[in-house]
Amino acid sequence: MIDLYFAATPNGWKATIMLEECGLPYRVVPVNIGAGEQFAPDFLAISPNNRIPAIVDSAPADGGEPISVFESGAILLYLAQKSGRFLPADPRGRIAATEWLMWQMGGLGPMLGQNGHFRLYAPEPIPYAVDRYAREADRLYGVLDRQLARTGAYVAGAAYTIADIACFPWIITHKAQGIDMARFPHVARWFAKLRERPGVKAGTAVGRMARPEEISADTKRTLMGIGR
Ligand SMILES: N[C@@H](CCC(=O)N[C@@H](CS)C(=O)NCC(=O)O)C(=O)O
Repeated sequence: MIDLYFAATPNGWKATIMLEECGLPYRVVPVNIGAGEQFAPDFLAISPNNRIPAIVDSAPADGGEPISVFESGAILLYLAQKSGRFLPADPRGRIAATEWLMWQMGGLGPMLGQNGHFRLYAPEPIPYAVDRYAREADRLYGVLDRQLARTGAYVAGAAYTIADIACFPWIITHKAQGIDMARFPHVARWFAKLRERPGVKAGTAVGRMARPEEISADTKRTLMGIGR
């Protein structure tokens, strides 16, 4: 059994989509990040960066002690290795999936995170920051669009991989990010196809992301230091 420490956010949904796609049994352990549960010592022992998602696999392949994994990209790699799914075995396919997983982890996720922050949550508008991250979000959508035009299928090539699973939940937020999908037809085609996958539907049905206006002042203080 795998325990998944989870909140309903794009990074959390990477893990639920992967677990659903692989058909691995898991138990959701909700972490109320708005209330600061990510700072509890028990959780920090599993996830020292005080972020969800994290997993604890009590039946690892080597039959040894439970293994805990934090960082959504590492979780995807771990589950791909455990299940033998969504990470190609051939070296070219494997490195392509790894490259695009790293691109998502180091670029798409963090930059869209900042774009969302300055568009939706900043207590006062900071035009320089809004413009900078809007341009970066636009650039990254362009990179993804060209890649999907090139492959004609999935992010890392002809096969659906953990690179798709890493990118998809962030693209769900395109409206809130101010992205006009009509400008990125290959992303739109890929997004429409993925959202029909049963594993993606089941994974994104876990929990529900609060809309910005539903996020309380306490949560903003805990998560973003706003009003501290
Ligand atoms: N690089 C990390 C980022 C995880 C992350 O930012 N998680 C957010 C929710 S999407 C979180 O736990 N935030 C809690 C906090 O900011 O204290 C990963 O991909 O796992």
